[in-house]
Amino acid sequence: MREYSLDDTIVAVSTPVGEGGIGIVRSSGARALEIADKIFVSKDGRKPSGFDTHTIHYGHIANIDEVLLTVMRAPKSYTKEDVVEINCHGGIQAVKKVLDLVVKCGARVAQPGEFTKRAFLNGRIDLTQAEAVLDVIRAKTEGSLKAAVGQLEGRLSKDVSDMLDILVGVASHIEASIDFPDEELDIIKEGELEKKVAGILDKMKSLIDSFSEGVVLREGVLAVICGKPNVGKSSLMNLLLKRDRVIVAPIPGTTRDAVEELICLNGVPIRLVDTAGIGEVKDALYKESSDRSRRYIERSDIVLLMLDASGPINEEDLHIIKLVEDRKKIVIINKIDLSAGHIPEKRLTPLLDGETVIEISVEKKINIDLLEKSILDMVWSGKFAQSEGAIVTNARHKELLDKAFKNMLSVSKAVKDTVHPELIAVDLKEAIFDLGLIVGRSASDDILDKIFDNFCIGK
Ligand SMILES: Nc1nc2c(ncn2[C@@H]2O[C@H](COP(=O)(O)OP(=O)(O)OP(=O)(O)O)[C@@H](O)[C@H]2O)c(=O)[nH]1
Ligand SMILES: [Mg+2]
Repeated sequence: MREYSLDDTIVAVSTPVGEGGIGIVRSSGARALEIADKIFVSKDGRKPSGFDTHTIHYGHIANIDEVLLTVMRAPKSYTKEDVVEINCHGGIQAVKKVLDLVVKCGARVAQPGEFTKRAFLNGRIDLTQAEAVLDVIRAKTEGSLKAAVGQLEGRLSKDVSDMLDILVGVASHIEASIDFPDEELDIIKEGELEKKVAGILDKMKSLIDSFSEGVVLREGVLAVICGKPNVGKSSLMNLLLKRDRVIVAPIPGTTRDAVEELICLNGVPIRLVDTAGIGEVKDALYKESSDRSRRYIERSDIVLLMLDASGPINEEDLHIIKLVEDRKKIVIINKIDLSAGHIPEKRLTPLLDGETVIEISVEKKINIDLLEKSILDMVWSGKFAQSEGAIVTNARHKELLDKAFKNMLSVSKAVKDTVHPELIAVDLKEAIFDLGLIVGRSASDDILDKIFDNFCIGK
């Protein structure tokens, strides 16, 4: 970690820049109240340094604006420092002038995320919680918000801390047995060590596995609707979006550019893309528009391949089927209202053997719920479905868990092979170190503390 000083008082505008109802200038640090005293004028002449904590006061900032000022004293504040929030009228000028004045009186403009960084450095939250703050702000759907709030509430922290406690306990026993090989130490009983290590491996594995769910919740799934012209791709896009976003027309070649929109299925963000039909329409725009479709198909997480039940599968369909051969996909047969509700099997080519096939009618809204369910099933591949436990959504956590898991596999093997404790200790320490980094703890200090706490070394 870079050298970082908590001595400065920092200040920033905490509301979005631009016109709004109110704008908040927030400062944090030892001098926050002293600075507020200099600039805030209340009716009765009282100064912010005399205000009770968590109280709000009406007054003026000299020559700038009428404001409401809130005082939150350390340690019961977001940063655990003295915090002063000044609510001004939301124009750009007023907010900027108040900010400049606070800076002139001795505060420093905060770096991005610095309030949250202080909350972490001052020990109010751990690193995963600090990271979750940003995820909460950025969450676009119920599912991603739920995952972020879970992390902010400390679900992942708890899992990681529990694992750390167990591992640090194990390590302290092992260290002691290295330091005092002749002593009759209460070394973990036969089999117990193995059981503990296996339990940790299980927990790590389930957290690592949750990452695929985490990525979905964080980034969304790119689902690309493709097919030959006029099969009903844009109609489906509009139906799933529940609004007329794209043009629908009985003329092949209606859609020329790919259009991406976010939909939310059961709280899961799906980035749905309507593409230009790939096929017959050969004009000046055709090459560019079908290239765009192809590029989206290449990037897709899921392809929604649409066929038309009102006509036979033709060369154009076969071409596209070939194009999406290697993609994860759902085959949608649309317009079943025009085919008496039945699709003879021979219409489907062997190329589609083993694929999920759903027959729908966008026009008559038949089987749309089934399609949505299939999309969700495919996203989760039958797993998780928004489990209640901790979900790893952050690549940094996943990477550290992967490293820790590898080291724990070595520990597990070493324990089984009854390798010398010193060798076990090396991998164990690394696993502890990496887990510690997830929550932002200094692992080696922890080990020392535990050893001194649990063992009477001087004996
Ligand atoms: N009968 C019937 N007509 C449908 C259905 N879905 C779409 N259509 C009609 O099919 C025509 C083409 O629909 P679009 O959604 O524009 O088709 P597209 O695949 O986006 O076409 P391009 O943009 O040209 O590639 C329109 O007239 C729709 O109203 C359906 O389920 N049943
Ligand atoms: Mg279209």
